[in-house]
Amino acid sequence: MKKSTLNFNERKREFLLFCLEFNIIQFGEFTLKSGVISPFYIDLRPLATNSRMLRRLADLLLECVPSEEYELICGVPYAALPIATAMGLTCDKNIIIKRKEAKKYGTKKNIEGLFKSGQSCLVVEDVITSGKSLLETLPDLESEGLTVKNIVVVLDRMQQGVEALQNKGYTVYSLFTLMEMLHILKAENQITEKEFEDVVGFINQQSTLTPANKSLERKSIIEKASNSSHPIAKKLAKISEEKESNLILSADYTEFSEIEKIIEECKDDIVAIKIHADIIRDFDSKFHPEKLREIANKGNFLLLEDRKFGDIGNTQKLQLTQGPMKILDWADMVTAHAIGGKKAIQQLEDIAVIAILSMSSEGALTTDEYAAAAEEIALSTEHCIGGVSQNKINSQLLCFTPGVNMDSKGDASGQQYRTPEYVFSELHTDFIIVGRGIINSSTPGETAKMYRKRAWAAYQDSLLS
Ligand code: 5BU
Repeated sequence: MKKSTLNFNERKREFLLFCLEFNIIQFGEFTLKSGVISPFYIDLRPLATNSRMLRRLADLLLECVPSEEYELICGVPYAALPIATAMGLTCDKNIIIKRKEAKKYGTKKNIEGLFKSGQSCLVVEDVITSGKSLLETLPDLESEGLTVKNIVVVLDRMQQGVEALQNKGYTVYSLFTLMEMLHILKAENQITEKEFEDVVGFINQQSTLTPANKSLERKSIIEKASNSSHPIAKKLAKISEEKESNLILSADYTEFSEIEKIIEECKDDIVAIKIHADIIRDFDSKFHPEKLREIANKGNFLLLEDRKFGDIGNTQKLQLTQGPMKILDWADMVTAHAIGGKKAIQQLEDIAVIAILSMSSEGALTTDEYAAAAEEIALSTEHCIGGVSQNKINSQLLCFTPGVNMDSKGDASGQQYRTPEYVFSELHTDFIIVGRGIINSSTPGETAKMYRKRAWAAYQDSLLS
């Protein structure tokens, strides 16, 4: 089969539209096994009869999980069995089959297939609801000596299943959450506003979506990232765990050599470096992006271009892809205002976007009302992984907070600072962005380490409280 030329998000959309066309997802009135009337119905089993879409789905799921993290693939019976097989054929890894009931004769085996104790296994599930069927399947695999760390699901119905598995130490990657699916279908005009609202209302009523009081609960970065479909959110969370860091260094220098120098000193303590490419006097559109990419890969951190897009969609797309910066060629993430509206931000779909919800500068016009509207846009936009915020974000968005300094309350130009402890405990921040607090220090490497440690400790405390 010819490889699709569409990007990840476009292929996700294509897959959903197919599901709708073939009644794999249906909207209407359905009586569930429990007797409850549901405004939607999802059954992924018929998917196996369309080899083209099954392959497309296999590709998408494989892209969700780093391939070096597993040797075998196992589908939870029955819906995920063909999906796991298609994945195995695509990535050339062996699959094993977990029986629904143990064989009553012969070998009485629970798991079929060739495997060795100690091998790592990726578990595949179609839909995760409460997580019950996965929690029943995993011990059978583990009792055979297999190591299970990662689970990939097509759809997270947002009924606490992911949380249940995370609490047991598993990493869950979901291709879609139910909310995301609804947003895509609404954006594609495949469901009406009323159908959208009916389903959201139903989910809320069933207490399946995070209830209002739950949304105030502090969620970890890993938890938020696993609910995000964007690989950059997951990568950022992974780096954060590995380095025990919530620190993004704002390298606001006007010479490229100074950026290289500060990275060398701080690379072990940061999850990302944030730059303003447009203030670098000698920015070389070919050499510098290549160099940045190389040192970021080597140092295991991401690149955030603080472009603060704020124009109409068409211009923003040109600013992302053209001009001397060619931001799309090298950055992992960009910042963008939501001031131009949802459609404008959608034009940046090829890159992970952190939407600016509120600003740290004195007299900023980002009122609570504005921030809430910007957050709504970010939440309903697939490639928005988080928000830049000076307030608590009560949703799944990752919260990035600049205006952090341990020793100063602000500068003469209206910048206002708070401490790492304050932002983690009061704002439930996930990542702090620190510039002059580090780069103006006489020992930036040591200072970055101190910020990392204080931030990580405050973050851990905030998870416990
Ligand atoms: P500082 O040196 O720690 O003050 O640098 C903060 C950086 O974060 C700087 O690059 C700003 O452009 C950026 N920033 C900010 O300070 N406040 C905001 O609200 C936003 C970005 Br949005």
